[in-house]
Formats: sequence, C-alpha cells, structure tokens
Amino acid sequence: MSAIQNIVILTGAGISAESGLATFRGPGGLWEGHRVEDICTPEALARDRPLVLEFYDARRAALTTVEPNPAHHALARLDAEWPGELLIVTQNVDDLHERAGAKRMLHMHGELQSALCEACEVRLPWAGPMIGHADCPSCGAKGALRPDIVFFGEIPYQMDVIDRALARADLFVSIGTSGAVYPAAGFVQTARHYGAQTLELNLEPSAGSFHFDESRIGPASRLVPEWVAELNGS
Ligand code: BJW
Repeated sequence: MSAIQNIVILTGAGISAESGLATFRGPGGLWEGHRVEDICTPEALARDRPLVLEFYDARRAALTTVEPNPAHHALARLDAEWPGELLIVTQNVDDLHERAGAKRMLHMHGELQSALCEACEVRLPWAGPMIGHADCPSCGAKGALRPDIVFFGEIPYQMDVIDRALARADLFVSIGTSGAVYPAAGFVQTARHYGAQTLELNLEPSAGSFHFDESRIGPASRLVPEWVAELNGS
C-alpha cells in the first residue's frame, strides 16, 4: 500500500469477541433470546424501561471482567505512532479501545459507561447499575436517565466528524463488523467514492465484503497486529 497518510478504521463487536464480549448476531450472540425490538429501540425503552435498563446494567457490569486483546493494543500503538491523520470509529459501546490507550477515536453508537438525560440531554459518566438510580444529577428530573446508547432509529454520534474523515481518508479499514447496520455499513462506499483504498479484516466475509479492495479472513487478534506491522514497515 503506497502514499497512505490519512486512515479511518471502523471497528465492530468482532474486535472485542476475543476479550470475552459477545457479538450481536450469530450463535451465542447478545440478542439470542432477546428480540432486538424488545431492547434496542426508543419504543422498547418507553414500553418496558426496567427490561432495557437491566440489559445494559448487565452489559456494563461485564466490562469489569474483560481486558483489551492484541487487536485493541495494536490499534492503540498505531494511533500513538502514525504521523498522518487517523480516526478509530467504533460501533462498540465497550471501553476496550480506550483501555488499550487509543486516543484518536470516537463511539458512534454511544457508551455503556455514559448516561443520557432525556429531560436536559446532558451526557454524564456512569458506573454501576442505572435501575433505581435514574434521577438526573444535572437537572433533577426523576427517572430521566437512560443508557447513552444509540438505538435503532436514532442518529449516531459525531457523523459530521466521521464524514469529514472519510472524505480525507487514503485508507479505510473495517474490523470485526458484520456490515448489517447503517450508516456504518455504508462507510466503505463513501470512502471509496472519495478515492480511499479499502480493507476488511473479519472472521468471515461481511454483508458488504464485495465493496472492499481486499478482505482478510481470520481472528482480529492475529489479523490486526499483522496489518499494523505491515503498515509500519511500508
Ligand atoms: C470477528 C471475530 C473475531 C466475530 N475477529 N471478527 C433499511 C435499510 C437500510 C438501513 C435501514 C433500514 N431500516 C432501518 C435502517 C437504519 C438502521 C439500520 O441499519 N437497520 C438495519 C437493521 C437494516 N440504522 C439505524 O437506525 C441507525 N440510525 C440511523 O440510521 O439514523 C439515521 C441517520 C444516520 C446518519 C445521519 C443522519 C441520520 C442507528 C443504528 C444503531 C445501532 N445500535 C446498535 C446497538 C448499540 C447498543 C448495544 O450495544 O446494545 O449497535 S445495533 C448493534 O449492531 C450495535 C452494533 O454497534 C451494531 C453493529 O453490529 P456489529 O458490531 O457489526 O456486530 P455483529 O454481531 O453484527 O458482527 C460481528 C462481526 O464480527 C461478524 O461479522 C463476525 O464474523 C465477526 N467476528 N468474532 C474478527 N474474533
């Protein structure tokens, strides 16, 4: 790969799978036993708030039992060392990229360790359970806090930043995502449109695999460190 300065990296649940966090789709996935519309929509939250708060309380608690894996660490090293522009856009709501040391990153689908007030829209750091503790410390609204998670039908965070980075990217790399959820699934086409090379690293071909210049199939804990070493040596 030549003349690469600006890189955008999209990550999904597959990058955290080897840390012990379940992916969403497929056998053993997070939504096995839950219908997505029972959990991950604003309507579901309005219909059964305790169910949704408990689901995310359990996911938040699980973060304390896992650690970043070699794929997160390799991206953090790349972030620290890459002299050009770099942006890691994660769809993940875990904090494993940050815990590995990544700085130039954003969470487009929100964060487990953040709460959002439905009354005043403040976002605040959150640890521990939300159920039974959902009064907003900022505006005082009773029971107004919800998980700071982008549900289906809601607009992902920082789309303006992502769009600008995609337009400037020389290389777009997608890691551990099924390509089933938009707008993230369309980033490869946007990046290509602006002239970026495109690479997919995934355990299996994603839904949009045919859009990529190259697809490498295997576990992120092996493929990502290999790719980072290759890029640093080029
Ligand atoms: C490994 C591995 C290993 C495993 N190594 N790899 C019809 C057509 C097109 C779009 C729509 C439509 N109807 C509705 C829409 C829009 C909708 C959408 O996309 N729906 C689809 C179901 C079709 N999207 C939205 O509503 C979004 N908002 C929106 O579009 O707003 C409009 C707008 C956008 C932009 C500007 C202006 C307006 C919001 C989407 C919110 C998604 N939220 C969730 C939940 C987050 C909270 C939570 O964690 O609970 O985000 S859904 C869920 O899916 C989560 C994930 O971030 C997201 C993607 O999943 P991901 O990461 O790809 O995981 P998996 O499990 O699917 O795949 C894992 C992959 O890893 C697999 O391929 C494995 O093989 C691989 N793997 N082990 C490497 N060791």
